Amino acid sequence: MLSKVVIANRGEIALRILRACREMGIKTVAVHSDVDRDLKHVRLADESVCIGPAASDQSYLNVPAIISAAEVTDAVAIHPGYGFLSENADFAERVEDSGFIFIGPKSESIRIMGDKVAAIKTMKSAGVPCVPGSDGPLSDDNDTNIKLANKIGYPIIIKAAGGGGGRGMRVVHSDATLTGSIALTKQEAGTFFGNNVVYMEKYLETPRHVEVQILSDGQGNAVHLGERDCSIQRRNQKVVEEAPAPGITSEQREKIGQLCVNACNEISYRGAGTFEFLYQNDEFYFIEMNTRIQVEHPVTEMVTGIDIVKEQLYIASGEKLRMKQSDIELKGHAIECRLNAEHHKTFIPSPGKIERYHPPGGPGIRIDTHIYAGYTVPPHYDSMIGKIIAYGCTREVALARMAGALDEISITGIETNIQLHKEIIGDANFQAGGTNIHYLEKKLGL
Ligand code: MV4
Repeated sequence: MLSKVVIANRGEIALRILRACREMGIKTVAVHSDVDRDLKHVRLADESVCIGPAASDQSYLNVPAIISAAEVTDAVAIHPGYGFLSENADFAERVEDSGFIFIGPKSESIRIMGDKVAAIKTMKSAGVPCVPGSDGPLSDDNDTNIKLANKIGYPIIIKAAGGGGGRGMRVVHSDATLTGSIALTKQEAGTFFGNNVVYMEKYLETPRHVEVQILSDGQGNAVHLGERDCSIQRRNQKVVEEAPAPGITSEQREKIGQLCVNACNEISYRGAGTFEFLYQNDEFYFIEMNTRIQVEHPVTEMVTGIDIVKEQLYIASGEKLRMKQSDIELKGHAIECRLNAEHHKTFIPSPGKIERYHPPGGPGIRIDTHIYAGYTVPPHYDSMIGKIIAYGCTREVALARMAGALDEISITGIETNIQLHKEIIGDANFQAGGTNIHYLEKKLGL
């Protein structure tokens, strides 16, 4: 097993990784910025190293500082968490070239999935269903593109190969605006991602965002842990997630899950991963793969009983996958609400000192957070301060427990989005299950 791990992240996920390491007898090194000395996981870690000032580019994105921290503390591996350097293939490569284990996939897998054209090509040839589209970069020839758009059928969407997560996309409804839209998207893609390659897909108008969690050891053993529905989002930021996805049958789950498992084996994928799909009219369409631990992993943990972060650590240590598909059983339902330090109506971030914090509790309630009374939320990072996860034997029980937890929780000193969550959990359409990716923004009148 790994002897000592550097946790190259902050906030709730750094604490989540520390807890997994502690349970497994792995020593931990917290690397943190100047303003993050008082983070809960920094206090709990065996060692801590300040790697730079508050600004992320000088601390949590500072590759030499993070690798130096691993060297001086005699660590053997680096866990990147999510965000920051977690899907940076160059970072993974430099970690491994420096003689440390990167807790994640081979840099080559990260690089392929970072290029959305290469990711789709890889998955399509591995048998994963994709959105009808250009199957590669768009041509420079306008007539060729117009013919392609008409073959696919409007509306279509132009996406940047270097994009993902909602940046660098443009929907086109007719020939009249196609050529101009391609040029604009290419220009933006070149500026934002340093890669002006764009591709075309059929635009799905009312899909749900359903994603499949996998674990794979890179030695021919892979399993899927079922799916999550992450359709409740605003401006490409997920707000509420749940597992399983409402209305997905066990037959559908086994079919799409097995296709993801086959793809993992095809590319010798190593680590935890997520296949993102758009789901519309009972069909799954692959759009992207995430090669990191995700914010919403707890809902999958609750319905499978599997600790995904611990499995990441076992896989990174070189162990064979500790489970077979037949060991995995889904039981019950879990819902996660992301708590943000922001105004519940304006969404303006609200950093500052938390005066009082009363966590909710009771059967089926899990809180993943680093906050405590007296903690100051710094203004330099993402506004997410934690997650409430409610589990129940049915979706109705999970919903009732989440409603109770939202009523019980009290955070004073900063603004939070707790009121927004009460409105979502109390919404009749959300309660019915299966709302699409546009539902929350429509409800909010955006
Ligand atoms: C799409 C789409 C409709 N049709 N692709 C946005 C984020 C990026 N991961 C992919 N995205 C979309 N791709 C086709 N062919 C609609 C979206 C989309 C979306 C997807 C998932 C979750 C939230 C979303 C919000 C707006 C648009």
